[in-house]
Amino acid sequence: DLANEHTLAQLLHIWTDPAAHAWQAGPMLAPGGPEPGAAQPRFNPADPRDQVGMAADATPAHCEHALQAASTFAPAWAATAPSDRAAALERAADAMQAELPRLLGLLMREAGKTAANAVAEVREAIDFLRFYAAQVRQHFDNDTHLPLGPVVCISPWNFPLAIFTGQVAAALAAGNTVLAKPAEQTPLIAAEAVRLLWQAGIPPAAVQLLPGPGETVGATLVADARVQGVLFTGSTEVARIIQRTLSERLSPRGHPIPLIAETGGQNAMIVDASALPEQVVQDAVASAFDSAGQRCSALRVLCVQDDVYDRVLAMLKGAMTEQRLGPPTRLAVDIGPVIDAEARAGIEAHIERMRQRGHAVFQAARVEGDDTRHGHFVTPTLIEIPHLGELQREVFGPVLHVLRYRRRDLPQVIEQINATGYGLTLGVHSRIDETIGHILHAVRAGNQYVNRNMVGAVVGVQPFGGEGLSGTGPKAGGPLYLYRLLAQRPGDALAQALR
Ligand code: TXE
Repeated sequence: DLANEHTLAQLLHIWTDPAAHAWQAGPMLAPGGPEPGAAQPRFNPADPRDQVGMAADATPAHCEHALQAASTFAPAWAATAPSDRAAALERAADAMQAELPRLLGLLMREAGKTAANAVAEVREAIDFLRFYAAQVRQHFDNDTHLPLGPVVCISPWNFPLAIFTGQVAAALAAGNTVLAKPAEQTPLIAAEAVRLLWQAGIPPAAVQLLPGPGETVGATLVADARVQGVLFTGSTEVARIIQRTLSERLSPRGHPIPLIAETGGQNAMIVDASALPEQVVQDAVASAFDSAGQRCSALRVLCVQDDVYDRVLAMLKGAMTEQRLGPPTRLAVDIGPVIDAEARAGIEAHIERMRQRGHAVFQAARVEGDDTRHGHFVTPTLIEIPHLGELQREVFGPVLHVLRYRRRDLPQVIEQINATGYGLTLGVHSRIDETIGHILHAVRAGNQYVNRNMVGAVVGVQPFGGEGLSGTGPKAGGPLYLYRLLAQRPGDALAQALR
């Protein structure tokens, strides 16, 4: 109960104070592994002068030790009672709750999250732990099931706690041993998560952490013959690389090695003339700029019918000037930094390219003091484009494209959206039921949002996942997720007996 002794703001002040704490990360292995190598400093994206902590990468020797331990321990972990595994995950959820202020402080400093985004993220991580624990209790306890064995979890930096924890919790719940490879940018928060899992009673050989580059550590783990499954969230290109590697071998039972991939999107919101402009603008701003646009679900292209286009655009520009851009330690900030200098350069190169192609570019925000001078900040940007074909790749930042269409051209707009090949999120703003129904039916997207923002994915309530280039399914936080993490499912034995 935080209210008793401190306000949340006071606690956050403690945990975001550069002098308060130096975080540590490195390979976290089953006993007997090699010592960690030299650690490198990690810096705060909002102010790279703030050294958040030190992290050491895993070497091939660390990977070998982890792979051996995960494969030796796999049968023992698979044989634990499902309710024991669930209980351990529930204890980890309680521990995360108890550690809330520290985790918030770390998310803000290592990943540049705003306080509101950090709170939502810790909550989501806790929800994942409890949800998969409940699923296991409900479906696995009195039934036969056979886990895959050692699985690799590869996660991105944009939800360094929630996605990391969600993958690991699911894999552990199903009875697999886990080799977790966090994003290069966020090893410190991943190390905290593993520490909490170990403290909750998950044996170290059941979940090990191997920080380091994807091209070396990630690729080594994925290519190892002992690995029986991969959970991946990140770019479509890397998902393809992993799929190719996995397609070169079969499991000992002669099955393909499963890959569960959640990748990017080119997400659109379609607005017709009947929509409420105030609502559209509020939802578009939240969907495009929240988390500095670094969500795979974020709105990238707002398609507006010409009758209301000028009005919506003017209101949108007005709303953007009200968005507060600055360091997350200022609690009123709406938009924090992007993750690193490279991300910022890529986003700014895109904006510049669009300007050179002659597209109208508008940038605005209320900058908080001169606090944005040092960090990787990108001003929220609006770009008017004539066609979705202008967007070659996902722009992972606070950039919203706007497209004007005539009512009779709606089919072409739908065609352009589907032609991107992605299928993650879709928004519709309309008050005409037929239009809504038609669009929802015609556009391919794993998650659809009607007359609301596209920010939501609620564990257990609104499972999240994409189609096409956006992912393989099943949806995370949904009832089918755990089943893909098994070599033999509950009911399979029954089905065999009946045959
Ligand atoms: O992703 P990567 P990055 C998209 C977004 C972003 C782009 C690049 O468009 O701009 O991807 O981001 C590991 N074998 N998304 O570079 O490279 C890597 O170490 C095994 C969308 O961060 O895909 C990291 O842990 N693993 C997205 C993870 O893969 C490899 C979230 C993701 O990195 C590897 C993040 C390899 N060969 C980025 N190469 C979403 N869906 O939310 C890299 N990795």
